[in-house]
Amino acid sequence: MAGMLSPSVMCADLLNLQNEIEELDSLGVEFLHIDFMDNKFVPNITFDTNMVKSFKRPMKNIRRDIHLMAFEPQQFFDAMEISKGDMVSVHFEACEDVNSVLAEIRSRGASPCLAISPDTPVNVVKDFMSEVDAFLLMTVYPGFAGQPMAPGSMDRLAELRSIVDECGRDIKIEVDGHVSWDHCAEMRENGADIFVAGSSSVYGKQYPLDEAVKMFYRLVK
Ligand code: S6P
Ligand code: MG
Repeated sequence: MAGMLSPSVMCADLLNLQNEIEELDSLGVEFLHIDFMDNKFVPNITFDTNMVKSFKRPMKNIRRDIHLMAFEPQQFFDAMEISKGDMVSVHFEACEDVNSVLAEIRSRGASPCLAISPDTPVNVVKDFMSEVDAFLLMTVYPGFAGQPMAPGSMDRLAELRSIVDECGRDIKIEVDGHVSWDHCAEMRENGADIFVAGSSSVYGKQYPLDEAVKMFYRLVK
């Protein structure tokens, strides 16, 4: 299966969001990456729960890819109207009882995804192989766009790929953070399936959005 794209909405033109989302939809983009922050797990704030909910409205085919950088993220699920079709990432480092949070996502008909930060050993994922549809490998420290890639990220990706391959289930691997024009093809070779595209690629403003998206797909096919 070809690489899938999840443009990061925090890097989009926020005053032109509806048009941009409709354009991404018409280009056949699979996901819209929505970063939610609580200003505790990470020292930043992006969109509130109402805004996350409102992203349901303009999208016909794109799935919400909601990345919760928040402690005990289940407290926000109702307000965001987590439901069928959504992919929802919660952080290993932010949940007291990871299994029950993943089960809660599943019970709403959404796809559970477990995110790990750069300092978390990759092998922690082994305890959750039958609970998730995807893993989100952070290749920057969560909280901000526009950062350099965290050291060792490519090796961590290859390690995660081999753990997933060994388990035999179809678990997708998403990469998030400095998924740049220079790095995305190598990330594909190292086993990434879903690519969060931000300021270091499609939202870098070097190319119109439609051209940038098509170029990205060519690099990760
Ligand atoms: C970071 C967030 C990411 C960023 C993305 C930006 O906390 O989870 O999703 O939005 O990494 O992309 P870039 O290319 O600027 O790193
Ligand atoms: Mg993110």
